[in-house]
Amino acid sequence: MSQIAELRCRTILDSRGNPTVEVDCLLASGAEGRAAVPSGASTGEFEAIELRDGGTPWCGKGVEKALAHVRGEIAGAVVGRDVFEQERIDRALIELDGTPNKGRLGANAILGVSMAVARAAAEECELPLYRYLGGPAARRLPIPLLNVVNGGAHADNNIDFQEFMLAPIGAKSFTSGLRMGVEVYHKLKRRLSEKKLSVAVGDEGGFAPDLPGSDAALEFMTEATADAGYRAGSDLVFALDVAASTFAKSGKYHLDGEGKVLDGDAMIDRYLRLADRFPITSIEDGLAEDDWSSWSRLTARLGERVRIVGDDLFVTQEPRLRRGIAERAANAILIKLNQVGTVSETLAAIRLALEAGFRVIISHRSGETEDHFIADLAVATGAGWIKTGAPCRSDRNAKYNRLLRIEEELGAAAAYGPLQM
Ligand code: 2PG
Ligand code: MG
Repeated sequence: MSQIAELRCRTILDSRGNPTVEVDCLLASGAEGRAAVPSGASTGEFEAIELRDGGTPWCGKGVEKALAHVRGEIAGAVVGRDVFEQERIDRALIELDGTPNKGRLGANAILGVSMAVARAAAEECELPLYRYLGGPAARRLPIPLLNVVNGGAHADNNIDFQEFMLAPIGAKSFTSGLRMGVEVYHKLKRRLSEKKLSVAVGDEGGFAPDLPGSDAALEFMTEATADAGYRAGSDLVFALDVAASTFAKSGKYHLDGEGKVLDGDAMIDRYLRLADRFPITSIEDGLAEDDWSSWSRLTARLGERVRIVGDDLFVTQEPRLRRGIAERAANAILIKLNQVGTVSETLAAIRLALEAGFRVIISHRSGETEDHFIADLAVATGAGWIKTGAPCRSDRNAKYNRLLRIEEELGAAAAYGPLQM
C-alpha cells in the first residue's frame, strides 16, 4: 500500500512572479505528498541545473520541459516503488538523469519529486515531516537568521553586500527569538523612516534603502536593537551574506556601491574590521566560489571568532564540502535542497558537515513559495540554524510560522539552537 501510484505536477508561481515546479506524489493507500521547488537569484556556478524552457512564454522561465520529464521518464522510474525507499528513489533519479549536474531532466524536476516522495512517506505513516526525516529524537528548533536589510542581487539599492541578518541567540525558545527579531525589524523600519530612507523591501522581505555602505547597515541594526530594548552581542547578534561571487571579476572584488575594488586580502582585512566593530556571528560567501586560497586565509584569521559559511563555495555538494574541510576553507555550510537536487544528497551533506564540526544553516532561496519543507528539515537534522528571510512576506513567514507550530507541538521537549554554538 505504500507504493507510489502516480505523480502529478504543474506550474505554480514563486515569490518573484516566476514559474516553478510543484509535484504531488500519490500513493496506492490514498496518502499523498506535495512539494514546490524554490529558485535562486545569486546562483552559484556549481549548482545543479534548473531546467527552464527559454523562448517568449513566461519571459523564457517556463518549466514545461521539467514537468514533461516528471510526467514521462521520472514517473516511469518511480511509480510502483515503495515510498519509504527515499535513497533508492533518489539514486534512481540521479542515474536516470545521467549528468553530473542534473541538467538533462532538470534539478527542479528531480527535487520536486524527491521532496514530494518524502512528504508522501510522512503522510503514509501519519508523522509530521520533521519526525519522519529526523526520528523520535528530533526536537531542536533552529535559531532564525532574519535578513532585515537586503542588497546585492536581491534589491535595486546601492548596497554591495546581499544580506544583513539578526540572530536572536539570547532567546530561550524559537517563539521568543522570533518575537525579538520582529521587534527589532519594526524598530529598524521606524529608524529608516525617520531618516527619510526607503522602507520598501527586497526579495527576502528585508528593507532595501540606499546606504553609504555595509557599516551603515550594521549601525542601523545596532540602533534598532537598542530601541527594542535588547543588547547587541548577547540578546541578538548579526550575520552577513556577502554573496561575493556576484561582484568578483578576475580575482578582484568590485564594491560598486562604495566605489572600491579590493583583492582577497583587502576583503579579509575589511571583515576583520567589521567583526571588531560589530557582534558578527557569521559571514557567508565573503569571498568568491573559486577563490579557495583566500577562503582558507579568512578562516585562519577569523574562524575562531566568526563562523565562515560556504554557500556558493560548497553548493550543498559533498565533494566540494570535503575539499573545504580538508583545506580548512570554512567552518560552516549553508544548505539548500535545490543546489544539489535530492533530499538524500542534502541529508548526506548535512551529516558530513556535522561530523566535521561545521555549523549547519538550513536555507531558503530568494525565489520561494508557500512550501515550508525547510522548516521541518531544520528540526529533523537538529541543524540549529535556519535562514529564511525577514519576518515579512508570506513566502518567508510560511517557514517561521511552521516552526512556531512545531515548537507548540513539541511542548516541553522542544530545544532551541544547535547543540554546539
Ligand atoms: C543566498 C540565497 C538565499 P539566492 O545567497 O544565500 O538568501 O540567495 O537564493 O538568490 O541564491
Ligand atoms: Mg548566500
